[in-house]
Amino acid sequence: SAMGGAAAAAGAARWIQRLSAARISTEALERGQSRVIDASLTLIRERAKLKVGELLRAMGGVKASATLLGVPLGHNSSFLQGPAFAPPRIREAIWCGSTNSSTEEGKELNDPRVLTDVGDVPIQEIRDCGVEDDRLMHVISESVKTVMDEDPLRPLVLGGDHSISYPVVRAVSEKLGGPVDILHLDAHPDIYDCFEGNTYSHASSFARIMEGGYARRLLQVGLRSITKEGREQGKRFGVEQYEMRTFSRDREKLENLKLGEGVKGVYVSVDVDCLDPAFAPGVSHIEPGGLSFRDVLNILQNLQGDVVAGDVVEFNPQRDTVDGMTAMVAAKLVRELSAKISK
Ligand SMILES: [Mn+2]
Repeated sequence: SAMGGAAAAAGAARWIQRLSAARISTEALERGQSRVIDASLTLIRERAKLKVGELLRAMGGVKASATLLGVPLGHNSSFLQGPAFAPPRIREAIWCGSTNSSTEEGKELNDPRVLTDVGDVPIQEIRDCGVEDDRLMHVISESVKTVMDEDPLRPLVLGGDHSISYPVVRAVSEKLGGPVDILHLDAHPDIYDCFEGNTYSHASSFARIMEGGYARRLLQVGLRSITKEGREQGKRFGVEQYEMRTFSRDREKLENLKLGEGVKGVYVSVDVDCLDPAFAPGVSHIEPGGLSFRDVLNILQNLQGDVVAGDVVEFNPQRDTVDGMTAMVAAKLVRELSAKISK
């Protein structure tokens, strides 16, 4: 089905109303939802096993390999829902042929030791069965853990809006058995206690992550749309907030970060709107005064630390240029993060 986020949600609501009118029992409904969820997890699990069992073990000598997991979820956005459509556009741009398959430092993306793909969590199909967010977030966490079951695969998650970082980081931390350090590149701190009544909002994911104890350090870089509450919540959780207005002063430090020692590793979360809209217009929240693409690459390429997982979120194809410039930007972020993760 080509149903999008908002349409699917409305469709699901009508469908569930019809079921209750027909007096279908809650138990029967939940059993059906469980079967759909099990089938979804099975496809991810089998693809992960195939890539590792048949490909990586046969090749040998690989300690860590990035694997794409798409999470096409957009309904926790406060403004536009387009990020639900991002994962296929990012994949298309990675392999579009206008550039070669080498990363900047010379790793080959078509080598499965560098990058594989286990597909998408079928978010819209699961929501279409009336599954609510509490359970949906657990499905996302389970999908991430399913990938991590297959060592040496490390999840590189394609959003989706930023709400997905909470269930992803939760899964990574639970699976590894302790907190990680998080490098979070974003125009916004996404740390509201609750936004417009939604605790799962894309503007609240890092409040949930910090409350859960999933991160020791949280470094936020690229901030330039931050409210009083954003700063207060940052202090409350001990977040290291680097704002764009002082970036020239902080640059040397941020381009030479060393993270993850004494914890389970480093998680990198890249909101595409950390970039200045001149570089990446295809985002829901256009916020001038951001990082250049090379600033972001300098920070990522020079980062010292064991990157155990990451995400690239908030690319909104519905706001991209006609030639898909932001898709290429998101794709290059994914390519360079793959190089960073794989070893
Ligand atoms: Mn943002």
